[in-house]
Amino acid sequence: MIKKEMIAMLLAGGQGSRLGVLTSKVAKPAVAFGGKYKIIDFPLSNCINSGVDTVGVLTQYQPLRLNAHIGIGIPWDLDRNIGGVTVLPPYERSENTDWYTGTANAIYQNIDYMQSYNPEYVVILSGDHIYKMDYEVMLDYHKANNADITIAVMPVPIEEASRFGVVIADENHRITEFQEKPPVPKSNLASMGIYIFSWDVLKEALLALKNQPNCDFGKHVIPYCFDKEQRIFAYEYSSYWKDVGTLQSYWEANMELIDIVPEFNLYEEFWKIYTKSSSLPPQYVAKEASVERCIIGNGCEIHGNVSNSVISANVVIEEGAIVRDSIIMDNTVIKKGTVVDKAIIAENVVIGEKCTIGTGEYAESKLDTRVYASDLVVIGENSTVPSNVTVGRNVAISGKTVISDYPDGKLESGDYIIKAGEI
Ligand code: ADQ
Ligand code: ADP
Repeated sequence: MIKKEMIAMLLAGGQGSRLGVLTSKVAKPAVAFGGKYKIIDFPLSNCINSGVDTVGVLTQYQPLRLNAHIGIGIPWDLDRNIGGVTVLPPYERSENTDWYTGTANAIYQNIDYMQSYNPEYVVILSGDHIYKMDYEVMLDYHKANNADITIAVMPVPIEEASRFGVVIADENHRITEFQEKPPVPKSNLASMGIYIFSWDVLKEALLALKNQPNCDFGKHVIPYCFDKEQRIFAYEYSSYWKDVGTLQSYWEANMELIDIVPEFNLYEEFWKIYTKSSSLPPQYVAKEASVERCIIGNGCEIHGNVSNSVISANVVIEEGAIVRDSIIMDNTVIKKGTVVDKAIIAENVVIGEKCTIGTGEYAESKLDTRVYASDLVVIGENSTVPSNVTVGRNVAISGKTVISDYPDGKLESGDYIIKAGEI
Protein backbone atom coordinates (compact mmCIF):
# COMPACT_ATOMS: atom_id res chain seq x y z
CA MET A 1 0.00 0.00 0.00
CA ILE A 2 1.08 3.56 -0.57
CA LYS A 3 2.06 5.40 2.60
CA LYS A 4 -0.40 8.08 3.68
CA GLU A 5 0.40 11.04 5.88
CA MET A 6 -3.03 11.02 7.55
CA ILE A 7 -5.96 8.65 7.27
CA ALA A 8 -9.41 9.04 8.83
CA MET A 9 -11.35 6.53 10.91
CA LEU A 10 -15.03 7.39 11.01
CA LEU A 11 -17.01 5.88 13.89
CA ALA A 12 -20.47 5.06 12.60
CA GLY A 13 -21.44 2.09 14.73
CA GLY A 14 -23.36 3.51 17.69
CA GLN A 15 -26.94 2.46 18.15
CA GLY A 16 -28.42 5.93 17.92
CA SER A 17 -31.17 4.93 20.33
CA ARG A 18 -31.88 8.54 21.26
CA LEU A 19 -33.28 9.15 17.78
CA GLY A 20 -36.06 6.71 18.70
CA VAL A 21 -38.16 5.38 15.82
CA LEU A 22 -35.93 7.14 13.27
CA THR A 23 -33.12 4.67 13.95
CA SER A 24 -35.08 1.50 14.57
CA LYS A 25 -34.26 0.29 11.05
CA VAL A 26 -31.36 2.48 10.00
CA ALA A 27 -28.01 3.52 11.48
CA LYS A 28 -27.87 7.10 12.73
CA PRO A 29 -25.26 8.22 10.17
CA ALA A 30 -27.66 7.09 7.41
CA VAL A 31 -30.58 9.19 8.68
CA ALA A 32 -31.72 11.86 6.20
CA PHE A 33 -30.71 15.45 6.86
CA GLY A 34 -31.43 18.79 5.21
CA GLY A 35 -33.76 17.56 2.46
CA LYS A 36 -31.04 15.89 0.42
CA TYR A 37 -28.26 14.51 2.57
CA LYS A 38 -27.51 11.75 5.05
CA ILE A 39 -25.79 12.70 8.29
CA ILE A 40 -22.59 10.88 7.28
CA ASP A 41 -22.22 13.07 4.17
CA PHE A 42 -20.85 15.86 6.37
CA PRO A 43 -17.77 14.14 7.83
CA LEU A 44 -17.15 12.32 4.53
CA SER A 45 -17.28 15.58 2.57
CA ASN A 46 -15.02 17.22 5.18
CA CYS A 47 -12.50 14.45 4.56
CA ILE A 48 -12.28 14.93 0.83
CA ASN A 49 -12.40 18.74 1.13
CA SER A 50 -9.49 18.51 3.59
CA GLY A 51 -7.43 16.34 1.29
CA VAL A 52 -7.90 13.20 3.40
CA ASP A 53 -8.47 10.53 0.75
CA THR A 54 -8.37 7.37 2.87
CA VAL A 55 -11.31 6.78 5.18
CA GLY A 56 -12.28 3.68 7.13
CA VAL A 57 -15.93 3.72 8.17
CA LEU A 58 -16.68 1.53 11.22
CA THR A 59 -20.23 0.25 11.08
CA GLN A 60 -22.18 -2.36 12.95
CA TYR A 61 -25.72 -1.36 13.89
CA GLN A 62 -28.31 -1.59 11.05
CA PRO A 63 -25.55 -1.12 8.48
CA LEU A 64 -27.40 -2.11 5.32
CA ARG A 65 -28.61 1.27 4.16
CA LEU A 66 -25.45 2.97 5.34
CA ASN A 67 -23.37 0.58 3.24
CA ALA A 68 -25.61 1.12 0.23
CA HIS A 69 -25.28 4.87 0.62
CA ILE A 70 -21.49 4.82 0.89
CA GLY A 71 -21.07 2.25 -1.88
CA ILE A 72 -17.60 2.67 -3.34
CA GLY A 73 -17.50 6.34 -2.41
CA ILE A 74 -18.11 7.88 -5.83
CA PRO A 75 -20.01 11.04 -4.74
CA TRP A 76 -17.21 11.98 -2.35
CA ASP A 77 -14.52 11.19 -4.90
CA LEU A 78 -13.35 8.45 -2.57
CA ASP A 79 -13.53 5.69 -5.16
CA ARG A 80 -9.83 5.46 -5.81
CA ASN A 81 -7.80 2.29 -6.02
CA ILE A 82 -5.37 3.57 -3.44
CA GLY A 83 -7.12 4.62 -0.27
CA GLY A 84 -10.71 5.68 -0.84
CA VAL A 85 -13.51 4.71 1.52
CA THR A 86 -13.63 1.25 3.10
CA VAL A 87 -16.56 0.04 5.16
CA LEU A 88 -15.22 -1.89 8.14
CA PRO A 89 -17.84 -4.05 9.88
CA PRO A 90 -16.68 -5.96 12.97
CA TYR A 91 -17.31 -9.55 12.00
CA GLU A 92 -15.02 -9.91 9.04
CA ARG A 93 -11.59 -9.98 10.51
CA SER A 94 -11.02 -10.65 14.20
CA GLU A 95 -10.89 -14.15 15.58
CA ASN A 96 -11.88 -13.60 19.21
CA THR A 97 -14.59 -10.99 18.97
CA ASP A 98 -17.48 -10.32 16.65
CA TRP A 99 -18.68 -6.97 17.93
CA TYR A 100 -17.21 -3.53 18.53
CA THR A 101 -17.68 -3.08 22.25
CA GLY A 102 -16.61 0.58 22.37
CA THR A 103 -15.23 3.35 20.17
CA ALA A 104 -11.58 2.55 20.90
CA ASN A 105 -12.21 -1.19 20.71
CA ALA A 106 -13.61 -0.60 17.20
CA ILE A 107 -10.43 1.21 16.20
CA TYR A 108 -8.27 -1.46 17.88
CA GLN A 109 -9.93 -4.19 15.83
CA ASN A 110 -8.82 -2.34 12.71
CA ILE A 111 -5.17 -1.91 13.56
CA ASP A 112 -4.17 -3.92 10.51
CA TYR A 113 -6.20 -1.70 8.20
CA MET A 114 -4.51 1.41 9.58
CA GLN A 115 -1.08 -0.17 9.58
CA SER A 116 -1.43 -1.07 5.91
CA TYR A 117 -1.19 2.64 5.08
CA ASN A 118 1.66 3.20 7.52
CA PRO A 119 0.28 6.67 8.33
CA GLU A 120 1.95 9.31 10.44
CA TYR A 121 -1.35 10.54 11.79
CA VAL A 122 -4.87 9.20 12.24
CA VAL A 123 -7.90 11.44 12.63
CA ILE A 124 -10.80 9.85 14.53
CA LEU A 125 -14.25 11.18 13.59
CA SER A 126 -17.86 10.63 14.61
CA GLY A 127 -20.52 9.79 12.09
CA ASP A 128 -23.22 11.93 13.65
CA HIS A 129 -22.03 15.53 13.64
CA ILE A 130 -23.12 18.33 11.32
CA TYR A 131 -20.22 20.72 10.66
CA LYS A 132 -17.56 21.76 8.19
CA MET A 133 -13.99 21.42 9.31
CA ASP A 134 -10.66 21.43 7.53
CA TYR A 135 -8.78 18.57 9.17
CA GLU A 136 -5.62 19.69 7.37
CA VAL A 137 -5.60 22.95 9.36
CA MET A 138 -6.04 20.93 12.53
CA LEU A 139 -3.14 18.72 11.46
CA ASP A 140 -0.90 21.77 10.93
CA TYR A 141 -1.78 22.82 14.47
CA HIS A 142 -0.98 19.33 15.75
CA LYS A 143 2.43 19.47 14.06
CA ALA A 144 3.18 23.02 15.19
CA ASN A 145 2.60 21.96 18.81
CA ASN A 146 4.62 18.81 18.38
CA ALA A 147 1.56 17.13 19.88
CA ASP A 148 0.86 13.47 20.53
CA ILE A 149 -2.88 14.04 20.49
CA THR A 150 -4.96 17.03 19.43
CA ILE A 151 -8.60 17.20 20.50
CA ALA A 152 -11.02 19.56 18.76
CA VAL A 153 -12.97 21.49 21.40
CA MET A 154 -15.57 24.18 21.57
CA PRO A 155 -17.29 26.15 24.30
CA VAL A 156 -20.80 24.93 25.15
CA PRO A 157 -23.33 26.28 27.68
CA ILE A 158 -22.10 25.10 31.07
CA GLU A 159 -25.44 23.41 31.84
CA GLU A 160 -24.88 21.14 28.82
CA ALA A 161 -21.21 20.44 29.52
CA SER A 162 -21.82 17.21 31.42
CA ARG A 163 -23.02 15.54 28.18
CA PHE A 164 -19.47 15.90 26.80
CA GLY A 165 -15.86 15.25 27.50
CA VAL A 166 -14.65 18.46 29.15
CA VAL A 167 -11.11 19.87 28.98
CA ILE A 168 -9.05 22.44 30.85
CA ALA A 169 -6.09 23.87 28.92
CA ASP A 170 -3.17 26.14 29.82
CA GLU A 171 -2.20 29.35 28.00
CA ASN A 172 -0.40 27.30 25.35
CA HIS A 173 -3.57 25.25 24.76
CA ARG A 174 -1.96 22.18 26.27
CA ILE A 175 -4.68 20.20 28.05
CA THR A 176 -4.04 19.91 31.75
CA GLU A 177 -7.21 18.09 32.69
CA PHE A 178 -9.80 15.94 30.90
CA GLN A 179 -13.08 14.72 32.38
CA GLU A 180 -15.40 12.42 30.41
CA LYS A 181 -19.04 13.44 30.97
CA PRO A 182 -18.46 14.70 34.53
CA PRO A 183 -21.57 15.21 36.69
CA VAL A 184 -20.09 18.55 37.78
CA PRO A 185 -17.99 19.94 34.93
CA LYS A 186 -15.02 22.16 35.76
CA SER A 187 -15.08 23.94 32.42
CA ASN A 188 -17.39 24.56 29.48
CA LEU A 189 -14.81 23.63 26.85
CA ALA A 190 -16.25 20.47 25.33
CA SER A 191 -14.47 17.79 23.35
CA MET A 192 -16.08 17.42 19.95
CA GLY A 193 -15.01 13.77 19.81
CA ILE A 194 -12.59 14.61 16.94
CA TYR A 195 -9.03 13.52 17.64
CA ILE A 196 -5.79 13.62 15.70
CA PHE A 197 -3.34 11.04 17.01
CA SER A 198 0.24 10.55 16.01
CA TRP A 199 0.01 6.95 14.81
CA ASP A 200 2.69 5.49 17.08
CA VAL A 201 0.94 7.03 20.12
CA LEU A 202 -2.45 5.66 19.08
CA LYS A 203 -1.09 2.22 18.32
CA GLU A 204 0.73 1.98 21.64
CA ALA A 205 -2.37 3.01 23.60
CA LEU A 206 -4.68 0.63 21.73
CA LEU A 207 -2.36 -2.32 22.33
CA ALA A 208 -1.85 -1.41 25.98
CA LEU A 209 -5.63 -1.21 26.50
CA LYS A 210 -6.60 -4.17 24.35
CA ASN A 211 -8.08 -6.09 27.28
CA GLN A 212 -10.01 -3.11 28.61
CA PRO A 213 -13.73 -4.02 28.39
CA ASN A 214 -15.80 -1.59 26.25
CA CYS A 215 -12.68 0.41 25.48
CA ASP A 216 -13.70 3.99 24.72
CA PHE A 217 -11.68 7.07 23.71
CA GLY A 218 -13.17 9.46 26.24
CA LYS A 219 -13.32 6.97 29.10
CA HIS A 220 -10.07 5.07 28.63
CA VAL A 221 -7.68 6.11 25.85
CA ILE A 222 -7.45 9.83 26.68
CA PRO A 223 -7.05 9.22 30.46
CA TYR A 224 -4.40 6.56 29.71
CA CYS A 225 -2.43 8.98 27.54
CA PHE A 226 -2.77 11.61 30.27
CA ASP A 227 -1.24 9.31 32.83
CA LYS A 228 1.67 8.87 30.47
CA GLU A 229 2.07 12.67 30.35
CA GLN A 230 1.71 12.81 26.63
CA ARG A 231 1.39 16.15 24.85
CA ILE A 232 -2.36 16.61 24.44
CA PHE A 233 -3.54 19.88 22.89
CA ALA A 234 -6.90 21.56 22.46
CA TYR A 235 -7.78 22.84 19.00
CA GLU A 236 -10.44 25.44 19.53
CA TYR A 237 -13.17 25.48 16.92
CA SER A 238 -15.66 28.29 16.67
CA SER A 239 -17.89 27.68 13.65
CA TYR A 240 -21.08 25.69 13.45
CA TRP A 241 -21.00 22.21 14.95
CA LYS A 242 -23.95 20.15 16.06
CA ASP A 243 -24.19 16.68 17.53
CA VAL A 244 -27.53 15.53 16.12
CA GLY A 245 -27.86 12.57 18.48
CA THR A 246 -31.23 13.51 19.98
CA LEU A 247 -34.60 14.14 18.33
CA GLN A 248 -34.63 17.73 19.58
CA SER A 249 -31.10 18.56 18.33
CA TYR A 250 -31.81 16.79 15.04
CA TRP A 251 -34.96 18.85 14.54
CA GLU A 252 -33.23 22.09 15.53
CA ALA A 253 -30.28 21.52 13.20
CA ASN A 254 -32.69 20.99 10.29
CA MET A 255 -34.67 24.09 11.20
CA GLU A 256 -31.47 26.14 11.40
CA LEU A 257 -30.93 25.46 7.69
CA ILE A 258 -33.98 27.57 6.84
CA ASP A 259 -33.06 30.52 9.04
CA ILE A 260 -33.00 33.75 7.07
CA VAL A 261 -29.24 33.85 7.37
CA PRO A 262 -28.38 30.22 8.12
CA GLU A 263 -25.46 29.78 10.44
CA PHE A 264 -24.73 26.59 8.57
CA ASN A 265 -24.65 27.24 4.86
CA LEU A 266 -25.14 24.43 2.38
CA TYR A 267 -24.54 26.67 -0.61
CA GLU A 268 -20.83 27.42 -0.31
CA GLU A 269 -18.93 26.61 -3.48
CA PHE A 270 -15.59 26.13 -1.76
CA TRP A 271 -16.82 23.52 0.74
CA LYS A 272 -19.33 21.37 -1.07
CA ILE A 273 -21.29 18.71 0.73
CA TYR A 274 -21.45 15.68 -1.51
CA THR A 275 -24.12 13.00 -1.41
CA LYS A 276 -25.39 10.08 -3.41
CA SER A 277 -28.54 11.13 -5.17
CA SER A 278 -30.70 9.50 -7.77
CA SER A 279 -31.79 11.38 -10.85
CA LEU A 280 -35.23 12.73 -10.12
CA PRO A 281 -37.46 15.17 -11.95
CA PRO A 282 -37.58 18.74 -10.63
CA GLN A 283 -40.00 19.75 -7.91
CA TYR A 284 -43.46 21.00 -8.87
CA VAL A 285 -45.34 23.69 -6.96
CA ALA A 286 -48.99 23.98 -7.99
CA LYS A 287 -51.03 27.19 -8.37
CA GLU A 288 -53.03 26.63 -5.22
CA ALA A 289 -49.89 25.89 -3.17
CA SER A 290 -48.03 28.20 -0.85
CA VAL A 291 -44.43 27.62 0.16
CA GLU A 292 -42.61 29.80 2.66
CA ARG A 293 -39.13 29.40 4.15
CA CYS A 294 -38.64 25.78 3.13
CA ILE A 295 -36.15 23.40 1.66
CA ILE A 296 -37.94 21.32 -0.98
CA GLY A 297 -36.23 18.29 -2.49
CA ASN A 298 -36.31 17.12 -6.09
CA GLY A 299 -39.31 15.24 -7.38
CA CYS A 300 -41.70 16.78 -4.83
CA GLU A 301 -45.25 17.76 -5.71
CA ILE A 302 -46.60 20.54 -3.55
CA HIS A 303 -50.30 21.38 -3.76
CA GLY A 304 -50.83 22.40 -0.12
CA ASN A 305 -49.39 25.02 2.20
CA VAL A 306 -45.91 24.44 3.53
CA SER A 307 -43.93 26.70 5.84
CA ASN A 308 -40.74 26.51 7.95
CA SER A 309 -40.12 22.94 6.89
CA VAL A 310 -37.48 20.69 5.38
CA ILE A 311 -39.02 18.43 2.75
CA SER A 312 -36.93 15.65 1.17
CA ALA A 313 -37.19 14.18 -2.30
CA ASN A 314 -40.36 12.78 -3.87
CA VAL A 315 -42.74 14.01 -1.19
CA VAL A 316 -46.35 14.72 -2.16
CA ILE A 317 -48.32 17.30 -0.19
CA GLU A 318 -51.88 17.30 -1.44
CA GLU A 319 -54.34 20.15 -1.80
CA GLY A 320 -55.45 21.85 1.38
CA ALA A 321 -52.83 20.08 3.52
CA ILE A 322 -50.88 22.31 5.90
CA VAL A 323 -47.32 21.43 6.93
CA ARG A 324 -45.37 23.66 9.30
CA ASP A 325 -42.21 23.45 11.42
CA SER A 326 -41.69 19.87 10.24
CA ILE A 327 -39.20 17.54 8.62
CA ILE A 328 -40.61 15.19 5.99
CA MET A 329 -38.38 12.53 4.48
CA ASP A 330 -38.35 10.88 1.05
CA ASN A 331 -41.42 9.45 -0.68
CA THR A 332 -43.90 10.43 2.02
CA VAL A 333 -47.44 11.47 1.12
CA ILE A 334 -49.54 13.92 3.12
CA LYS A 335 -53.09 13.68 1.88
CA LYS A 336 -55.78 16.31 1.39
CA GLY A 337 -56.82 18.52 4.27
CA THR A 338 -54.32 17.13 6.77
CA VAL A 339 -52.46 19.39 9.20
CA VAL A 340 -48.90 18.48 10.25
CA ASP A 341 -47.45 20.65 12.99
CA LYS A 342 -43.93 20.22 14.42
CA ALA A 343 -43.37 16.64 13.33
CA ILE A 344 -40.58 14.49 11.98
CA ILE A 345 -41.99 12.06 9.44
CA ALA A 346 -39.63 9.41 8.05
CA GLU A 347 -39.51 7.81 4.60
CA ASN A 348 -42.42 6.11 2.79
CA VAL A 349 -45.13 7.23 5.18
CA VAL A 350 -48.72 7.86 4.11
CA ILE A 351 -50.82 10.18 6.22
CA GLY A 352 -54.48 9.93 5.27
CA GLU A 353 -56.95 12.76 4.63
CA LYS A 354 -58.08 15.24 7.27
CA CYS A 355 -55.71 14.10 9.96
CA THR A 356 -54.30 16.45 12.58
CA ILE A 357 -50.73 15.53 13.48
CA GLY A 358 -49.28 17.43 16.46
CA THR A 359 -52.05 19.06 18.41
CA GLY A 360 -52.80 20.03 22.01
CA GLU A 361 -50.37 20.35 24.89
CA TYR A 362 -47.17 18.42 25.54
CA ALA A 363 -47.54 15.41 27.85
CA GLU A 364 -44.80 13.09 29.02
CA SER A 365 -44.33 10.04 26.81
CA LYS A 366 -45.36 6.61 28.05
CA LEU A 367 -42.13 5.26 26.61
CA ASP A 368 -38.48 6.19 27.28
CA THR A 369 -38.68 9.79 28.47
CA ARG A 370 -34.98 10.34 27.75
CA VAL A 371 -35.75 9.78 24.09
CA TYR A 372 -39.24 11.22 23.81
CA ALA A 373 -39.11 14.44 25.77
CA SER A 374 -40.17 17.17 23.36
CA ASP A 375 -43.41 18.28 21.76
CA LEU A 376 -42.43 16.68 18.46
CA VAL A 377 -44.47 13.98 16.79
CA VAL A 378 -42.16 11.35 15.29
CA ILE A 379 -43.42 8.86 12.75
CA GLY A 380 -41.14 6.00 11.71
CA GLU A 381 -40.68 4.84 8.12
CA ASN A 382 -43.34 2.83 6.23
CA SER A 383 -46.14 3.87 8.60
CA THR A 384 -49.67 4.37 7.38
CA VAL A 385 -51.95 6.66 9.29
CA PRO A 386 -55.57 6.27 8.21
CA SER A 387 -57.77 9.29 7.47
CA ASN A 388 -59.37 11.42 10.21
CA VAL A 389 -56.86 10.53 12.91
CA THR A 390 -55.83 13.09 15.52
CA VAL A 391 -52.35 12.76 17.01
CA GLY A 392 -51.34 14.73 20.11
CA ARG A 393 -47.88 16.14 20.86
CA ASN A 394 -44.88 14.03 21.87
CA VAL A 395 -46.23 10.93 20.16
CA ALA A 396 -44.03 8.40 18.39
CA ILE A 397 -45.37 5.96 15.83
CA SER A 398 -43.27 3.19 14.39
CA GLY A 399 -44.11 1.01 11.43
CA LYS A 400 -47.65 0.06 10.51
CA THR A 401 -49.95 1.54 13.09
CA VAL A 402 -52.56 -0.38 15.05
CA ILE A 403 -54.73 2.67 15.10
CA SER A 404 -57.96 0.74 15.68
CA ASP A 405 -56.83 0.14 19.27
CA TYR A 406 -57.32 3.82 19.89
CA PRO A 407 -60.88 4.99 20.48
CA ASP A 408 -62.15 7.48 17.90
CA GLY A 409 -58.81 7.51 16.07
CA LYS A 410 -57.45 9.84 18.73
CA LEU A 411 -53.91 9.50 20.00
CA GLU A 412 -53.44 11.58 23.09
CA SER A 413 -50.23 13.47 23.71
CA GLY A 414 -47.55 11.13 25.05
CA ASP A 415 -49.07 7.96 23.52
CA TYR A 416 -46.74 5.59 21.72
CA ILE A 417 -47.80 3.27 18.95
CA ILE A 418 -45.91 0.08 18.29
CA LYS A 419 -45.75 -1.54 14.90
CA ALA A 420 -48.04 -4.52 14.57
CA GLY A 421 -46.21 -7.67 15.55
CA GLU A 422 -43.24 -5.86 17.03
CA ILE A 423 -43.85 -6.92 20.62
P1 ADQ B 1 -20.52 10.41 22.79
O1 ADQ B 1 -21.26 11.53 22.13
O2 ADQ B 1 -21.15 9.72 23.93
O3 ADQ B 1 -19.09 10.97 23.34
P2 ADQ B 1 -19.88 7.92 21.60
O4 ADQ B 1 -20.95 7.06 22.14
O5 ADQ B 1 -18.51 7.72 22.14
O6 ADQ B 1 -20.21 9.46 21.64
O7 ADQ B 1 -19.90 7.76 20.04
C1 ADQ B 1 -19.04 8.46 19.17
C2 ADQ B 1 -19.22 7.94 17.77
O8 ADQ B 1 -18.82 6.58 17.72
C3 ADQ B 1 -20.64 7.96 17.25
O9 ADQ B 1 -20.60 8.38 15.91
C4 ADQ B 1 -21.12 6.53 17.38
O10 ADQ B 1 -22.03 6.22 16.36
C5 ADQ B 1 -19.84 5.77 17.20
N1 ADQ B 1 -19.79 4.53 17.98
C6 ADQ B 1 -20.20 4.33 19.26
N2 ADQ B 1 -19.97 3.07 19.65
C7 ADQ B 1 -19.37 2.46 18.59
C8 ADQ B 1 -18.88 1.15 18.35
N3 ADQ B 1 -18.97 0.21 19.30
N4 ADQ B 1 -18.37 0.87 17.13
C9 ADQ B 1 -18.26 1.81 16.18
N5 ADQ B 1 -18.70 3.06 16.34
C10 ADQ B 1 -19.25 3.39 17.52
C11 ADQ B 1 -17.97 11.33 22.51
C12 ADQ B 1 -16.76 11.59 23.42
C13 ADQ B 1 -16.99 12.86 24.25
C14 ADQ B 1 -17.31 14.01 23.30
C15 ADQ B 1 -18.51 13.66 22.44
C16 ADQ B 1 -18.79 14.74 21.42
O11 ADQ B 1 -16.53 10.47 24.27
O12 ADQ B 1 -15.84 13.15 25.01
O13 ADQ B 1 -17.58 15.17 24.06
O14 ADQ B 1 -18.25 12.46 21.72
O15 ADQ B 1 -19.94 14.41 20.70
P1 ADP C 1 -27.28 6.57 21.27
O1 ADP C 1 -26.82 6.87 22.62
O2 ADP C 1 -28.36 7.45 20.79
O3 ADP C 1 -27.57 5.12 21.06
P2 ADP C 1 -24.63 6.55 20.33
O4 ADP C 1 -24.50 5.10 20.22
O5 ADP C 1 -23.88 7.41 19.38
O6 ADP C 1 -26.11 6.95 20.26
O7 ADP C 1 -24.23 6.91 21.83
C1 ADP C 1 -24.05 8.20 22.33
C2 ADP C 1 -24.04 8.22 23.87
O8 ADP C 1 -25.33 8.52 24.43
C3 ADP C 1 -23.60 6.95 24.55
O9 ADP C 1 -22.58 7.29 25.46
C4 ADP C 1 -24.81 6.42 25.29
O10 ADP C 1 -24.48 5.82 26.52
C5 ADP C 1 -25.61 7.67 25.54
N1 ADP C 1 -27.06 7.37 25.59
C6 ADP C 1 -27.69 6.32 25.00
N2 ADP C 1 -29.01 6.34 25.20
C7 ADP C 1 -29.26 7.46 25.94
C8 ADP C 1 -30.43 8.05 26.45
N3 ADP C 1 -31.63 7.50 26.29
N4 ADP C 1 -30.30 9.21 27.12
C9 ADP C 1 -29.10 9.78 27.29
N5 ADP C 1 -27.97 9.26 26.84
C10 ADP C 1 -28.01 8.12 26.17
